Parts: sequence; C-alpha cells; structure tokens
Amino acid sequence: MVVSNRVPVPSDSGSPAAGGLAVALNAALQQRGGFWFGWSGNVSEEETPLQVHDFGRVSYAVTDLSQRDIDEYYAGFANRALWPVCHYRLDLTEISANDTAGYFRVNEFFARRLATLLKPDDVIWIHDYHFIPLAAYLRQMGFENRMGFFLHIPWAPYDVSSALPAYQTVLSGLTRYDVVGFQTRRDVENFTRCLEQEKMARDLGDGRWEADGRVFKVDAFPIGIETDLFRQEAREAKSNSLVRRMRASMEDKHLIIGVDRLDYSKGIRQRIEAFACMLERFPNMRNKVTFLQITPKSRSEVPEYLKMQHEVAEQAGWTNGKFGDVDWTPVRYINKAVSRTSLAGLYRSARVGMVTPLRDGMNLVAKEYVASQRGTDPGVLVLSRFAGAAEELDSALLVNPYDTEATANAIVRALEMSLEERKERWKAMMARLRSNTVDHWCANFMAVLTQEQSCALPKGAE
Ligand code: GDG
Repeated sequence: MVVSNRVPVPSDSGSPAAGGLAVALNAALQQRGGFWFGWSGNVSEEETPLQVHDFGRVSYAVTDLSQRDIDEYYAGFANRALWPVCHYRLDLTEISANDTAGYFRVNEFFARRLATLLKPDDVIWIHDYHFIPLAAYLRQMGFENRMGFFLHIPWAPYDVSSALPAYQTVLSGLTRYDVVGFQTRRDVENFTRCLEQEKMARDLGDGRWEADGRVFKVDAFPIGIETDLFRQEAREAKSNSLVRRMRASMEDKHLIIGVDRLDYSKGIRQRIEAFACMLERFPNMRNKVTFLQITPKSRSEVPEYLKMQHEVAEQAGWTNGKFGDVDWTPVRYINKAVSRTSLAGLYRSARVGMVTPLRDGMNLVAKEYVASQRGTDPGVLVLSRFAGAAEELDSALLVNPYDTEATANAIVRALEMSLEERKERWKAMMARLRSNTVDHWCANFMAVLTQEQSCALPKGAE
C-alpha cells in the first residue's frame, strides 16, 4: 500500500504515469500487487465514496477533499508551516491553530478511509510531510501492519524544527512507524537529535530506536533517478523540435540552465543575481552566454509564492535591462513546463547546470543534468552545498548559494574548465548515479520495511 498526497492514476488506457518516483513505486506495486492511496486532487463539499481504479495488479484509490480541508491541511499546515520549517525558513512560517487542527483532522479522515482497504498482511509505505501522523491514527485503530515513512524534504535541526506548531505531536507521530527514512545523513542526525532532546525515544544503536515499547529504524535512503532511461532520452532528444529551436537560437553562445518549480527554497532569485554579478565582474563573458531558467509555477494559492514570483521576474528583467543588447538576451526566463524529452535535450545542450537551492531534500534536477551529459564533452554541475544531492555528487562545483560573488566565480570556473577536468568530475558523479538509481532506492526501503535484510546505503554515500 503506497500512500501519497497526489496519486498518479494512469489514463484509461493504463499507460504508466510519467516521472521517476511514480514509475519506481508503480514497479514495486506491480511486483507485489497492491494499492496506491491518496487525494484525488478534486474538491467536493459532500463526503463522496472512495474512488477505486483497477489496472491489473495495481489499484488506485483516491478520495476528494472539501475546500476547507484543502485550505487548512494542504495549503495551510503542510505548505505554510511544515514546508518552510523543514526548509529552515522560520521567517516564512505561518502559525495558525485552525490549520494545525485541520492537518490532524484530515489525516484522521485519510486514516479512516485507508482502514477500509487494509488487510492484516499489507505493508504500508507512506510518503512525505502531508501524512506524518497517519501511522499514529492507524495504530490507534488497532492496525499492527508494517508501516514505513519517507520524508522527501529535509528535517531541520532541533532549534528550527521545534518551532513548528504541535511539534511534539508531529515528532511523536513519526515514532509510530517501523521505518522512518530521510534523504541524507544530515537529516537523520537532525531528527535523532530531536528524539534525544525531547527524550521521546531510546537509542538502541545501529539506527534502531525504541519508543513506548515499539522499536523503529531510522536511516538515510537517498532517492535516485532512472539513470539509463534519462540518458537514453537525452541522446534521442537531438530531433526534438524545442531542443532544435533552442540550439539554433544560441549561435555560438554557451548555455547555462536552471530548472525548478517556482519555490523560494530553490534560490532562483539568488541564482539570477549571481549570474548578473558574473556579467558585471567579467565583461568578457557578456554576449558569450545565455542563462535559460525554466520555472513552472507552483502553489500560487500560497501568498509567499506569489511574492517570490514577482521578485524573480523583477530580477530577470533587471538583469536583461542592465546587460542585454539588441541581439542578446542574457536571461531567458520561462514560466511553463516543457516535456521530459525536451528537458533532457536542453540539459544535454547546456555547458553549465545551475542547481543552487537554499535548502533541498535531494534535488533530482542535479542528477538528471549529470545523467543527460555527453561522456566525451560533459557540462559542469554547479551545486548548492545545501541540496541533499551534494552528499553524493561531491564532484560537482559545490557553492554556498547565499554567497553571490562565490557563485559568480563558480559559473566562470565552470565555463572555463578544461575538458579533462570536466570528464573526470562527470565520471565520478555518473558512477554514483548508476549505483543508486530510483529502483535501488525503492528496493532498499522495501527490504528494510519488510525486514528481508538490514538497511544498506549505496557504497560511499555516507
Ligand atoms: C521534492 C523535494 C526531492 C521541473 N520542471 C519541469 C519538470 N520538472 C521535474 C524535474 C524533476 C522534478 O520536476 C523536480 O524534482 P526536485 O527533486 O528538483 O524537486 P521537488 O519538486 O521540490 O521534489 C526534493 C524530491 O521531492 C524527490 O524526493 O529531490 O528535494 O523537494 O524531476 O525534472 N519536468 C518536466 N518539465 C518541466 O518543465 N517534464
């Protein structure tokens, strides 16, 4: 039983959902047979029956939510309290008693709906910050199934995370699982320090903890991508019309690429600022590079997101006004999504990949950029130290995204890097991406959850 806020129900033809995570979890479900359960994405003011869609061995069960539920649970507590706190942004955190109550109420509602589907031997894998208290409600109802939780976003240090409304209830909710998985060692350390500080669990060693007579395992499971498939897609994207149009418009300039949901955690404004700083300090780079930032809008219902949309657009406009010319637009800023194939082809065309979040659980764009490169002439990844991906991809040019000048210098260093050094760095990163794909991630988590073997991080990932 896989549980996530949004459920990628396939189209009626049964074609698989796109995207690495959905593909990997679908594959795990296909192997064992099972359900994917969550929100339908639809609003309904009356309680409607659970909608079940069967596709062979895998079924999808989704439920509607009321507008109030969505406002309080999703747009409220999940996205205005948990998301900013987990991304170390107390300045953007909104504390509201209504939203907090709504989050727990909706989790209890999901637990009641899920309970109608559960069989005693079902293994349940719950995803992300929307559903932290789900296991606690299921346990209260008497369910003793194996339950695992994976947090896709960071877990902040004690002093930050303890500012969360209902912090102790959220934390104790996590102790009701059998396995609690994080993206990185750093998140595991932050989380276990919270357990110690609150005296909420006892350390049994080897990642095992005990709380209220239950033993649970805490570990890092860094998520991967479909490395070979992405590579293949990038190779084949040569004939993609969007990629061809982009290449034709570049003439002999180098392309720098950034791809992110429009989210304040991604550091998009700071990145454009660093690019502008680079143009200011290295006039020889003017007219030689183009920075393409692809940024589909997200969560526009949350006020902080609207505000940053304006800030990023202003920064891009200011940079173009200051440095642009009649025949050169330094920043191409695009607010729409492109297809996965186009994306793979654009990554491959870019000499530099800029992945500079202020804080990120993992960041799959960093991995996709590396996987898309030509081995004989690879581009350079400029990666924030504060992305989870930096733990594995330490052969990237690591930067502090708050340091505008240092990031500007890293862009120049990437543009001027010798072929030999580019190849060396790329090879080291590709080896990591091959030894830890999204399938490994899924299999590792499931193995620990079903107790088939003890948890193993991919070699060298610690
Ligand atoms: C959360 C955590 C963690 C983006 N624009 C387009 C597009 N994308 C795709 C990328 C990538 C995905 O969206 C974004 O993944 P990230 O990992 O970068 O970020 P979040 O959405 O914040 O994800 C994160 C992740 O969960 C997984 O655990 O890594 O830290 O925050 O796959 O390619 N795809 C297409 N067109 C676009 O315009 N087709």
